[in-house]
Amino acid sequence: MADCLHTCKAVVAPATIGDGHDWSTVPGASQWISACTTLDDVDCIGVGPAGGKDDIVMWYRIQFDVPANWSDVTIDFTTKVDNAASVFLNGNQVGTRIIGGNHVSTFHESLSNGSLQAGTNNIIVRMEDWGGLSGINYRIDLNGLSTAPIVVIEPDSDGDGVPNSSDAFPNDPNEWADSDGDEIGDNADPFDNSSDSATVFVGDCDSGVGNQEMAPGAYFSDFIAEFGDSALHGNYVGAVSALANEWKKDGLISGRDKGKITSCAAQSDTGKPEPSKGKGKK
Ligand SMILES: [Ca+2]
Ligand SMILES: [Ca+2]
Ligand SMILES: [Ca+2]
Ligand SMILES: [Ca+2]
Repeated sequence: MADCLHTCKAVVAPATIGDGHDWSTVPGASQWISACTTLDDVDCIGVGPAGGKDDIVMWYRIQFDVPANWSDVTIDFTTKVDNAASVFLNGNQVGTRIIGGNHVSTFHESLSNGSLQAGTNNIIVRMEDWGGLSGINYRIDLNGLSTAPIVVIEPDSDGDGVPNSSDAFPNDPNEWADSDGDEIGDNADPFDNSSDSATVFVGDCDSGVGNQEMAPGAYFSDFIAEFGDSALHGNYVGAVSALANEWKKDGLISGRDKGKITSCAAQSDTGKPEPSKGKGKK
């Protein structure tokens, strides 16, 4: 071809087509923009005719905004292309023409001396492909000073309205707090304020019996605490004793442990009248 710009017609033989590109990417750029799944796919960036029979030219546009209230703005643009490219910022060529996917083109421009402008900016990349897979990857670093206050929005990964930093379950949209720290969120926890004691307390009395977890978030002590408002001491002792008996029947505790729990209940002041003050008993 007489007007060939290149000394060769290198056919890029892709190791993989689609997700992967056999040339490296710009640091900070995650992938090549080259969405073709086959070389016959013409509805995507970067497919020259298979076999490299013809040069083709593609134009890729990157649009970005420089906020009006920014000053001292600079841009650093880095790109790699397959096979070659020239880069234009708002119509002016910037950087040097690059050839080869592992060659990097960079340019640095500022508002004061370059083609960069407040408002909408266009980077146009004139890409040339000589056959086979093609594509582009790039990175833009835009820096500037803003007179407007910067609002920092904390990330909220699960979208429950509670930012990650104060969300006890940052990946569970149904939970955000665990008041008793038993790793069951308050919404699912049948007892939000379980005691973290290793042994079962009946009132102030430590029974010495292990505080077993009966169901997620629910412990022996939670069920005993439910009887705390019993009006009469006798009723309270009876209720605790019946519960301990159930646990024994279910094989959760021994007869001895049942006795310890019941004994603690009997010693407790729960349901007993307030001690009288000032007047002695007859
Ligand atoms: Ca959250
Ligand atoms: Ca959450
Ligand atoms: Ca909990
Ligand atoms: Ca609990």
